[in-house]
Amino acid sequence: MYSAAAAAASPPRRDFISVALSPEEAVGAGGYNNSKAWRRRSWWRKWKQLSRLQRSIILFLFAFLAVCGVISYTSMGEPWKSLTNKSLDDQRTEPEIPGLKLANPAVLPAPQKADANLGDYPELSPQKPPKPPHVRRGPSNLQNKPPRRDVRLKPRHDTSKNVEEPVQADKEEKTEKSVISWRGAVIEPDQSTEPPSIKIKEPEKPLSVEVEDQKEPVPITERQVAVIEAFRHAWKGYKDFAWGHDELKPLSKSYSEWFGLGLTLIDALDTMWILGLKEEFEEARKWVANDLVFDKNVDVNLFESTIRILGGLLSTYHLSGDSLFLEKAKDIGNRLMPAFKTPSKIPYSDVNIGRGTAHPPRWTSDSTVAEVTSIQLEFRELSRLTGDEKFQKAVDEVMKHVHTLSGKNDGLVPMFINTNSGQFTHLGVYTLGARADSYYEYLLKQWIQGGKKENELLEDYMRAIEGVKKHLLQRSQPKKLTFVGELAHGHFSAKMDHLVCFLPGTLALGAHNGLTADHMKLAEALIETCYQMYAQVETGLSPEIVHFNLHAQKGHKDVEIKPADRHNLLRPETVESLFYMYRFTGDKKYQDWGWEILQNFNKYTRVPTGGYTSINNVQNPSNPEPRDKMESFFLGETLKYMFLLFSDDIDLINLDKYVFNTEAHPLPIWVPA
Ligand code: DMJ
Repeated sequence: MYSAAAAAASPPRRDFISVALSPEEAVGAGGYNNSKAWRRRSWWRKWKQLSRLQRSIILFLFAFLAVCGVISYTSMGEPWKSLTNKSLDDQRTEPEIPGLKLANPAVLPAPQKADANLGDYPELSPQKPPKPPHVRRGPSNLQNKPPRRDVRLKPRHDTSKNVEEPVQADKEEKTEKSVISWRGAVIEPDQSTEPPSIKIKEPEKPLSVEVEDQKEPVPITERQVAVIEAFRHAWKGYKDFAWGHDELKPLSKSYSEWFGLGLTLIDALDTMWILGLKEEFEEARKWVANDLVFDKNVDVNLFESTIRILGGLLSTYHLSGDSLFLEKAKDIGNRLMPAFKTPSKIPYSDVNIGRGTAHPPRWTSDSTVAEVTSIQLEFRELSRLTGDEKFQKAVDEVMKHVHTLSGKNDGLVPMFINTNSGQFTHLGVYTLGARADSYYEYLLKQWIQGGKKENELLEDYMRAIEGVKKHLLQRSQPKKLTFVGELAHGHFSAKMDHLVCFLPGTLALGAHNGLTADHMKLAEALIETCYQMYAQVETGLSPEIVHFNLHAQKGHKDVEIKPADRHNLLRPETVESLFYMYRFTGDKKYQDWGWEILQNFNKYTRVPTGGYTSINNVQNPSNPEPRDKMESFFLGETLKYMFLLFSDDIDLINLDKYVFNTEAHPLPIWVPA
């Protein structure tokens, strides 16, 4: 650095430089003396020899260096701290523990900081963690923090390690793979010259959390108020005459029992939450807490109790964050598991939830295809929440098996499957109505639930819709309504169940999720038909089944009704599809159609002392012949979809965050768009 020689050449600065902490100088010729006293004296002498100015400069320099030192220490503190914390976080990202693969996530929505869980979920991209689903309704004082999202349980067939959004290149590769797998099914003859194209569009982006937070609350509409009034009226009947029982018999002011598990009450829980019926919800919650017991020697239908009870409890848990509902869901979920103990792993239709035994119906060893393939959303979600993969494994196995089965007709499935052989039975009959309907619905919805990664599900769905187009679509006369008929051993029947009216909504949901646009066109045509199934009937209410006229006949409408099919059970499917159509198109006509239907329910099915009743004759406005029964799905589904249909708030059960089970219970999408 600074040498003594250089100092000599520069007199004015010599002294300064000579004291530049050069200990060699101090040793001098006297030999080495390094005693403390000597050193101290020598330094002091030197100091004394300095001028006042030099001393001041040195002192100033010392002070300056000290200040710099302090400043740089504090600014290094933060990175150091975060470095330390990061390594602690890294340690928390625990490796998979053998035997506890799906480490039990905290299912209780314990108060936590918005990003408190980041470290727990290595699979999530290190972005801001998602906010809880945005649902503003519901009794606010019961509103715990919504449960946190866990994506540990990978969807079936998911080969990717991370669930985070893949980089673009990866994305394209995956999309292409799925296109290849179902391409054959979607290409129209006139498109066959197209090069292999990516049919799956990027889904629309959901509103960002920030935008949601800034949004003004959307006021409820007059029509929604009318739905609340209808719900309250239905609830009054149930409360007065059927409290804690399965279904209200509104005319006889009593009840009917199916499973003896308070079916209507459980089915209605999340509807009350969504409608904001605080008092009713609290009362019902109390009943669940104190009186709902599954340890009963009773046979329940696996499908019905899964979609209504398990589905209802899970969605109420998600909306309210109240762990009571998850505990009950776990209990019933475990009690339903014996159904899967069959030679083929295709579950039996019935389970005794007290004894833990299961069996098929007395007259057959078959199960219904729709029933065994429409329990997946619920069991998969139960696995995700509990960390116990047995639920998901059991239902995934069913889907995998059905995927490989022969006996399909261009993706259309028969209605029965044998629990011993695992094969389809009663081959050759194809319908989208009873016994097959929700198979198709759940193919799409599972694919959405699992983050659109399970290609086999999409493949089966796309193929099936092509099968519908090829074998089941026809047009009626005189109005040329597009409808979905049935095929029996090669013969087309122009018969359509009201149940099939779930299809326009499902097609629209698929199109919204990036599937081919002609699904939306078909949805538009079919919802018009479903509406006509109401509008062309004397009461303005649809019968259970219609037959369409294929040939124009003077004085005949499109829709014919057989005497045995004239009943209306207050079913939801048309209103359900109207809801999807309005959400995705904003076309007010769908709301108007729904409004007409609600008014006709009020006119022909409302019982003055409380409740609504299904009716036997939709063709007789002067006597629709009440059946004296209010189905639980009227509260669980029909009125819920009505309320959502009349809402302009897309965040009231946002369809990019939730997927509805077949009983209208919203369950979270694991990887929301
Ligand atoms: C409901 O239980 C479900 O929607 C099921 O998928 C079909 N039947 C009724 C409603 O109609």
